[in-house]
Amino acid sequence: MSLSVFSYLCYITMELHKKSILDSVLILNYTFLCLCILLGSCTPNKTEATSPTKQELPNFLLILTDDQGYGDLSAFGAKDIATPNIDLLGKEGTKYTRFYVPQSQCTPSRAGILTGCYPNRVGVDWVFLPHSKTGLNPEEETIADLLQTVGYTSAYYGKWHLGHHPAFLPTNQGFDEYFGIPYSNDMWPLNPRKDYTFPPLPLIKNTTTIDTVDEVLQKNMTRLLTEKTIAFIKQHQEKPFFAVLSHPMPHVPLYVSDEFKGKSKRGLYGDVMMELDWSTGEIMKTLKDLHIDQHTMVLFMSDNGPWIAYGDHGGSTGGLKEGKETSFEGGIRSPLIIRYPNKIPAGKTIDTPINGIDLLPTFAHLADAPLPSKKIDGKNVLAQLQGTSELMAHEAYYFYMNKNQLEAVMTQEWKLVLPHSFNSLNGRPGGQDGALVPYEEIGTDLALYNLINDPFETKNRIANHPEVVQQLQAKADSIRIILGDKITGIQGTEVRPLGQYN
Ligand SMILES: [Ca+2]
Repeated sequence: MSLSVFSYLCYITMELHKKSILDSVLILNYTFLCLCILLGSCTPNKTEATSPTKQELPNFLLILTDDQGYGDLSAFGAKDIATPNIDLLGKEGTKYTRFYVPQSQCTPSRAGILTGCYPNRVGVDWVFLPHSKTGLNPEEETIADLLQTVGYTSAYYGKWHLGHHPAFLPTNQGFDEYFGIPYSNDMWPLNPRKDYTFPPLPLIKNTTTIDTVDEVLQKNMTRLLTEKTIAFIKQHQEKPFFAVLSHPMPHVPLYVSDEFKGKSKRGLYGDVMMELDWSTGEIMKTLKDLHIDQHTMVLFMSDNGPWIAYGDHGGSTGGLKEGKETSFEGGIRSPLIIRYPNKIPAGKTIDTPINGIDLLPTFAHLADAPLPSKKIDGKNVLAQLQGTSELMAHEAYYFYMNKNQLEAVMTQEWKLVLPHSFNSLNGRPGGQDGALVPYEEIGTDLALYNLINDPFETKNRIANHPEVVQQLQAKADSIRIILGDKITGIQGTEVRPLGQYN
């Protein structure tokens, strides 16, 4: 190859003496082009070594924590828990201050995220228990189902909680692999509550129970799931993938490996958060070492707010009102960080409201995948995620709880809280060291909060803005017709059936 290049250069040199200046320039240009081609062909596998050209479709990696509060990351203001790896994710990506979960408890929230629907549209309005014979209907199309049609490989590691019978497990809902626990880590014989008894907690691989979770396994769970996720990433680095790392932590009972015990200034809860931060760092290191971080969209978020009845073993809402299992901000608002270089801005904070139901249509857009054939509620919010639009993509978001109670209607500025009863500590402190303080059922009247000026929901503005109350009540009436409402006794016309195990 080099000999032919040399011969050609000699020929060019001789020709240059004969030709005009213009011709010489043309020949030199041609020579430069030939040299580029020749040199390029001498460099083996150049295109393979440049990672962004390996694939055009993005990988999606969703890191989901369980019952983590809005105020439990240093990136979101925690002073007593250091989460440097998650903070770095925020610096390399964008932090979203108004990310809302589809509902403020595990099962409905996850159903909403994976189907792009309000959970009650797909029949999910409460948490599944070990004796439940129900699950997310396999006829619903999950994010994994849609991505599978355009060639993705998907895996789910950790807590599932969308039905533990084989027909409902991840490998029957679009995922190629599953390893984890089928429901919450407190649904086991050591649960301190007296009103429930639970069978042994299974560890499941695909659809087979391979072990029973004991205290040693609880302690090692964060590490084990991190290792599984990293192995999957390495194995599938060359082709587009969707991975969910669904940590059972920091849901009670809290367990942490010995390495992180006593590390934080916020007791065991903080230690658990620091191990989750370590896990995130290991995942990011893997993506960067493999040079696939540039085309991987990484999301970090919680499924709902903290279980404040557990006091120091529950998380912090960072001052937001109430917690898990309520439709106040402490229950439904979660930190969200997204890192996706060149697509999502770095080092930005965005305050536009978005919801977990919007992830499916946004992922589908990015992967050029089809939307589900059945009606969904979520919208593509890429413009909101990128900050090119500061307007909420929806006219309103709707918050249901407690087996289909419509509890709140929210626009970008306002939140109308409809009269309803909910579980509250009612000013009492939560439990200590893993003990639960029982909630009281209390009520709220109609209330209008301005979430821009009053995110802590302290000043009821119904007397000042009757026109806003009227507008939001009209929206509530509209959603009741299609998704129903237990409080007013309305059956929704568009609610689809839950999966039933026979
Ligand atoms: Ca949860």
